[in-house]
Amino acid sequence: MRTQVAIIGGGPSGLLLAQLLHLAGIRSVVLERRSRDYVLGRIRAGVLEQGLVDLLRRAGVGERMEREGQVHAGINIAFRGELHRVDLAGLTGGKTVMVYGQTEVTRDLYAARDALGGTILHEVEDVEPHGLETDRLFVTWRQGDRHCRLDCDFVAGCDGFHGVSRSRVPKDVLETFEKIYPFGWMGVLARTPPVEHELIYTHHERGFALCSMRSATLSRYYVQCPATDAPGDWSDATFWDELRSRLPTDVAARLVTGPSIEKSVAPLRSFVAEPMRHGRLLLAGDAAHIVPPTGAKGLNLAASDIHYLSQALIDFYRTGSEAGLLAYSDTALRRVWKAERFSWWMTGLLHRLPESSPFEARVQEAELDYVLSSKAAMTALAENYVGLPYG
Ligand code: RFL
Ligand code: PHB
Repeated sequence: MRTQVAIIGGGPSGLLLAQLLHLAGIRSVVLERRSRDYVLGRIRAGVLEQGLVDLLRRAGVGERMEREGQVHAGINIAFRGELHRVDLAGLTGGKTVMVYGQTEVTRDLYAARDALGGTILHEVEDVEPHGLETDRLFVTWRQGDRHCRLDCDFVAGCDGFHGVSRSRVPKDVLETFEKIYPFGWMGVLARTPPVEHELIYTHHERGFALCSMRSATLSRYYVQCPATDAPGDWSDATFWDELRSRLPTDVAARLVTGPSIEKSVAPLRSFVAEPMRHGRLLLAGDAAHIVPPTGAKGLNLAASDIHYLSQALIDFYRTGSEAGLLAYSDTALRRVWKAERFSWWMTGLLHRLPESSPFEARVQEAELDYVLSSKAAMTALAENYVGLPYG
């Protein structure tokens, strides 16, 4: 088999890249380790920046999001028993975010690829890129007993944090930066009406909590937990009690609980791998960087990578110029690092930090007090939350 761009990973990064390339007349094949049902069973992000919303529209997959997604013009921060609204739109000249689940984005992208006859191979094993530093690239894999080979011009590594692509950049070339937080998020999805029509990020002495949603009848809640906890360690009742104890009293009183339809623990990590290009291997999304979910930036960063990368590949095939591809890593990393900074800052601002001293705990409270009382500080938060420009 031969294609132009071999895409390793059929998550949102890989699928969006395949779709944008297709619309520009560039052929690709997506190689995904898991089944489609498995990929669609992962409950992850819920908040889309305007940049991603525009990109999905451009990719021709915005229709259901337009219909079913919710536009949010603000978020709430709960602190010292009270809700404080961050007027995202008012502070950013009218910018908003879209609440629409990653699962739905992925489902829409699969539907679009199917409609255009795109090739997505599922349950491929032992995917291995070869000849990355040459112009004779190919990818091999196994499907059951069959050994397969795909010749290509470029390999896009869109295979997430645990994928194979990043590890194929030589050790003396790849530099990594990492911070692991000593806590995680226990998340529950429940078929209940959300407790509030906008998200609530909660600072509490028992730990952080987040009230989010997927629709008017589907809620997503998270509570900070020890990094070592497993979903099985928490009954639904334990989860709801803990969530209630961290919310302002009037909000807790309104919380509608129900059986969890999904429960999982997300570890919190900040991670960046540089560079994002090696020869003709191009990394994008979680394959190159991870943010803690506090700023809702992971999926949105994957989208900006794909914006830059698709543009660079389209330029290459239209004009033969490699300038965009050569600049890709630097361009993407500039935005990545700003989102890394914001996610790290939001995490430090809102969580109970087990390693901090009583002095540092008071400084944290003072900072939150300041952010919530200063228009300048609140504007900085809002500007980052709605998403910095793609530039
Ligand atoms: P993905 O989604 O991990 O997809 C990578 C795909 O590659 C496949 N794969 C391979 N395929 C072939 N061969 C191999 N060797 C392979 N190894 C892996 C995998 O099966 C998978 O299908 O990465 P992508 O596409 O870059 O997308 C990134 C986003 O998924 C991620 O940034 C966000 O979900 C992060 N994230 C959140 N981001 C937000 O913007 N807002 C949120 O609210 C938010 N919540 C979350 C999150 C991530 C979570 N994780 C990782 C557990 C909540 C959770 C719980
Ligand atoms: C979610 O709805 O899953 C969600 C929303 C905002 C975040 C993280 C996760 O910051």
